[in-house]
Amino acid sequence: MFEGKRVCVVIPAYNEADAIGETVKDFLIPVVDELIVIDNNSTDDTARIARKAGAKVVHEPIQGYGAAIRRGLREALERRNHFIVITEADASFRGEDVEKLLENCRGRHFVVGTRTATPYLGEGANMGLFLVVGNMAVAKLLGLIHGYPPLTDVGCTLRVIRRPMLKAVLPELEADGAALSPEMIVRVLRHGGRMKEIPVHYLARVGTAKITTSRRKAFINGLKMIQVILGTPGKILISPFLRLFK
Ligand SMILES: Nc1nc2c(ncn2[C@@H]2O[C@H](COP(=O)(O)OP(=O)(O)OP(=O)(O)O)[C@@H](O)[C@H]2O)c(=O)[nH]1
Ligand SMILES: [Mg+2]
Repeated sequence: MFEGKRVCVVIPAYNEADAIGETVKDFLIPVVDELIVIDNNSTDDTARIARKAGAKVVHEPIQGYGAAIRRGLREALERRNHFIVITEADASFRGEDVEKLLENCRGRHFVVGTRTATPYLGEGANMGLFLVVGNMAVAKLLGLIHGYPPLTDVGCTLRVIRRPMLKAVLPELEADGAALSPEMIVRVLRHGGRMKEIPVHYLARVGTAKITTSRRKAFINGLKMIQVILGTPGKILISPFLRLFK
């Protein structure tokens, strides 16, 4: 509980047997009331290990980072949680940052982490110059268009949203993939939500990468994110480029 309100952590997981146990234990801090792992068709031991570590596990058949997170957000709302934290299953974020996120939620609807301007980048963290510049550039575009110019990262999974704002934006979230991350920020800002970005720890992941596996894939994800940020004009402008990369 934080300030008398329930806190839930949502973790999308796809074949994360190497990291999920450690991640669940790290995020099951006293302030957290429940932790839900969304097992996204894992073929390894992810679900069993997560359950054993203390998580509630649900299975989401639609494949993808966005699809898994959206399912987790629905589950969290059904169980009357007020603060909903999202993180990854790969031990790249730290449970100790949750309280900092919650404290920054005072007077705000949504607090999101940044991995680009952070003094807390761990050795070997997947945040080289290409990803820093890419995330910052797309974040500036989003911030300037939608009204939060300080934004410096669009792909940081670690974040917390309050129940009333989540109820408002969840029906509007559509991305099944990595674009869910900026889509959520765009929707909150369009609803007039008060948000803040704060630096969080970001460490080398345990296990193999699923999203940012190559620069090419990161670039395609970047284009999909720009599409979401620009809305309908974005669909018209970016679709031909995305077809080129198929
Ligand atoms: N890519 C991907 N990730 C999924 C899927 N379902 C759940 N996830 C989880 O979403 C989170 C993000 O995936 P990662 O592979 O860590 O992607 P990333 O953070 O861009 O890449 P790294 O820097 O290597 O960590 C992880 O917790 C995955 O287990 C899926 O279908 N595809
Ligand atoms: Mg990751």
